This record gives sequence, structure tokens and C-alpha cells, in this order.
Amino acid sequence: MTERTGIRPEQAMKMLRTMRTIRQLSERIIPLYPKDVMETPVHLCIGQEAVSAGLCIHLRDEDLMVLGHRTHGPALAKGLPLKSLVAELYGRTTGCSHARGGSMHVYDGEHGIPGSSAIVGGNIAVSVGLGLGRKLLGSEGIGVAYFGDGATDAGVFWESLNFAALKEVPVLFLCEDNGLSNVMPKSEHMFADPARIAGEFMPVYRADGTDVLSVYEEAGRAVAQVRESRGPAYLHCTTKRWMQHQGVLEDDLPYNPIDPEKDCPIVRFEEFLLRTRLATPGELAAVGEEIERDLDEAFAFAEASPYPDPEAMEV
Ligand SMILES: Cc1ncc(C[n+]2csc(CCOP(=O)(O)OP(=O)(O)O)c2C)c(N)n1
Ligand SMILES: [Mg+2]
Repeated sequence: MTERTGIRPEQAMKMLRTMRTIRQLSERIIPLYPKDVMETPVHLCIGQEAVSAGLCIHLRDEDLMVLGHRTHGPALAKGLPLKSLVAELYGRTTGCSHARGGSMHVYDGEHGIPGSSAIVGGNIAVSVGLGLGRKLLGSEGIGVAYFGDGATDAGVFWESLNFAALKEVPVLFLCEDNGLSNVMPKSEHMFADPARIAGEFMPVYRADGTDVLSVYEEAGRAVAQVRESRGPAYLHCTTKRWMQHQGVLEDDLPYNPIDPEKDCPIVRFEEFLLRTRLATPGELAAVGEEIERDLDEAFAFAEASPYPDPEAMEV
């Protein structure tokens, strides 16, 4: 774990809170999901929380981030209210996409989430367009494309790098590389390292995506580069997926071994916070308890919210 960072205690606690919210939401979903109370597939982010938390602490509402199919982590970290996400999972009108989207199609205009795409790579060009729009409109905001290693196989990824570099678009390409595209390991779907090739087009940053301080530092540099140059940058974060691609079962692929201590961004960060006396054991416990209360409220809100009128759902 990177220890040299001059992180402020409130930033550290904010990132911990974000990671724990993503994790504790996933842990609530696991036993409920088989009961069919949620009207959506779910792609959980357990093990990957540090990427969203370490990036989004540097982003503002005016920065427009378009997500892929694994939305819960980045959406919550960017500011989507927990209630709004849980209600969407439950298919209720109070959900962030008014029950029209489910887990893979989230929207929050207020917090700079113009949408997400279940078409792998579909969000990348859109983020470039939004980044260009920010620049043309004179906004200080940037575009952010948040995608997985699987999306770098798509032609649109390469076109987007080229266009963003050529036209100097303020957009950050964030690759959350969990080494898997569904059940396919990276070695079988990726011929060359996309981050190395991205270096031909723009500045490239690399972070250990299981270490929130590493992401925090590198994302800070990458976001500042985009903001100040009004041109693109690429950030590659390696991480690990603990659950199966979709659903609530643990991954059991022999080529994706997980060490629940060493690979856990939350365990690692809590150890750091205690060691450096940025937090006490009591403070850490209080964060978890507060999130449990927020989750109680969010699930009660979702369950009490109405289903949409079928006629209103017609297009
Ligand atoms: C264009 C397209 N091709 C294939 C799929 C099926 N598919 C859904 S998710 C996925 C894997 C994506 O892997 P990655 O981008 O690394 O994201 P991760 O699931 O690892 O977060 C695939 C192939 C799809 N949704 N869209
Ligand atoms: Mg992947």
C-alpha cells in the first residue's frame, strides 16, 4: 500500500465510506437476489471498489462519466444516491431511471452520470463526445469513459483514442482491468497491452486497483492532466473480480484465484488507516454501522415505492 501520499483524513474516510457502501450493498443483494425481488440482472463490484472510490474523489458533478454494465460501484462513487439505485434494482418508479433501466442502465443528471451502456464499449465514444461538448461549451468539466478490459477489444475503443487525441478532447479513459471478459481471461482476448498502445496517443497512468491510495494518486494525476491540458489521458487500473461475471455466486474460475485478505481493497485500506492513526477501530466500526442504517432506509424506500403503470412504460 502506498504510504507516501499526503491524503487528508476526511478524504481518506470519504473513500473508505464509498468502498464500504459498494461492498455492503453487494452483501445485501447476495441473499435477496435469489428471492426474485429485484427486476434486473446484477454485476457486482466486490473486490473492485478501490477503482471507483479512488477515481471519483477527484471528479465533480460537471464531469460527465458514462458507465458500462457493471454500474453499482462507479455510480455510487460518482454521487448516485443509494435509495435511487436500490429502487431501480427493485424496478420502482422512484429509481434513478424510473424503472426503465435496471442495474445496467443508470442515470443521474445531477451528479454527472448521463447514462450507461450494456453494449460493451458502447459508452466509450459517447464519453468522448461529451468531453468534446464540455470543451466547446466552455465548461471546465471533462468526459470520463469507465470501461473494463473486455471493452478494449472493441473497434470503438481504438477509434475513440484516435479521435480524442486528434481533436484534443478533455476525456479520461478509465480501464478497470479485472483480467476477465465474462469467463475469458485477458490472455485469450487481448493481444497487446492497451495501456502501452494508448501511450502513442496520450499520457498514460497505471494504478494498482486493489490499493485505493494507488488509484487516488494516479487518478489525481490523470484527472489533473485532462483538466489542465483540455486533452485526453488514459488510466489503467488492475484489479480482481471476486464474484461470477453476473449474479451473486462467488467466482470459481481456476485462473482467477482470490486471496480475501491480500486482494481486499477494504482490508488493506483499513489496516493502513489504523497503522497511520488516521482512524480508530471504533471509527471504522461506526462507518460500517452507519452504512447499514442507510441500507435499511434505502431498501425500505424501494420496497414501499410503486411499480410503474404498464401503460406509462409503452414507448
Ligand atoms: C458488444 C457486446 N459484445 C458482447 C457482450 C456480452 N458481454 C457482456 S459483459 C461482457 C464482458 C465484458 O468484460 P469487461 O469489459 O472486461 O467488463 P467486466 O464485466 O469485466 O467488468 C461481454 C462479452 C455485450 N454485452 N456487448
Ligand atoms: Mg473485465
